Parts: sequence; structure tokens; C-alpha cells
Amino acid sequence: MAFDVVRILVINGPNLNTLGWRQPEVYGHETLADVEAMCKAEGDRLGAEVECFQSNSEGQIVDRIQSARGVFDGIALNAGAYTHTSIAILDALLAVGVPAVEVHLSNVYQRESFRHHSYLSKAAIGVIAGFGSHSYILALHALKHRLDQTPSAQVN
Ligand code: DHK
Repeated sequence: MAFDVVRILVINGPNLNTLGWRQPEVYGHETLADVEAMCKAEGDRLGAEVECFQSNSEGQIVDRIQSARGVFDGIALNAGAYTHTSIAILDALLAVGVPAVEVHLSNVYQRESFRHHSYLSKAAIGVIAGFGSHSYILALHALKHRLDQTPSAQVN
């Protein structure tokens, strides 16, 4: 679906509301509000309207992904620990067909082995991990680039 202004939904999952004080050596010192403000500012630079959503609840994340259909052109998703467990979020991404980039602050491949598998990568156009809050900025650029190449990227 093509829009004059590209609309990107940034979704953060469980425990990402604790950014700033949660394991700062892993996740950095910026708060979720800082990250969301960075995403909106980068969206302005890119000519993209960025909306942000966070939930600790798997069902609410599924609901938000479903409601993106026909409204958003792209999704940047850090599903937190649900990345490694949630077939429901995978199914929601596959159902809506909105191009999604999987985002992680940390380099999950340097961490515990249970973080090495993602259920969501199958539905993502790409994965960005390990750049701290800059991972989100890279995801916005990747989505904008993809959407500029294929304005009708939504597939169903
Ligand atoms: C965030 C989480 O909350 C973890 O459960 C993931 C991810 C990694 C991140 O790096 O942003 O394993």
C-alpha cells in the first residue's frame, strides 16, 4: 500500500520499558522515551511518520501488529524475549504482510544460546542486532530504503 508519507510503527516488547536502568552494560543507558524520541526525529529526517508502541503483553503486541494492516507501511519490531518464544507474533507478522525489520539492541549471538534462535526472523525482511539504540535507526533506514524501492511492499 503506497502512502504519500511513509508510516512506520516501532514496537517494543517486554522489559523494554525498563531501558535506562535494566542491565545498562547490555542495553545501554538510554530510556525507552529517549529511543522513541530518536526514532521520531530520524523519521522526520527520512520523511517518515513514526509511531511507537510498547507492551509487556504478547497478546497486545499481536493486536498492535494486526491493526497495522493497511495503516502502516513498515514495522520495526523489538519483541524482547518473545523473539525467542512467540509463534503467535510470527503468525501476526505473516498475516498482516507489512514489511518488518527485527531489531535488537544487543548482539544476541554473543549471548546465551537461547537468544540465538528467533521465531520472528522468518517473517522479517531483515534483522539488525548489536548496535544499541542505533539498531532502531538502522532499522528505519532499512525500511525506508525497501519502501522506496517497492512502494507497494505490503503483500496481502
Ligand atoms: C531484548 C530483550 O529483552 C531480550 O529478551 C532479547 C533484546 C534481546 C535486545 O537485545 O534488544 O534476547
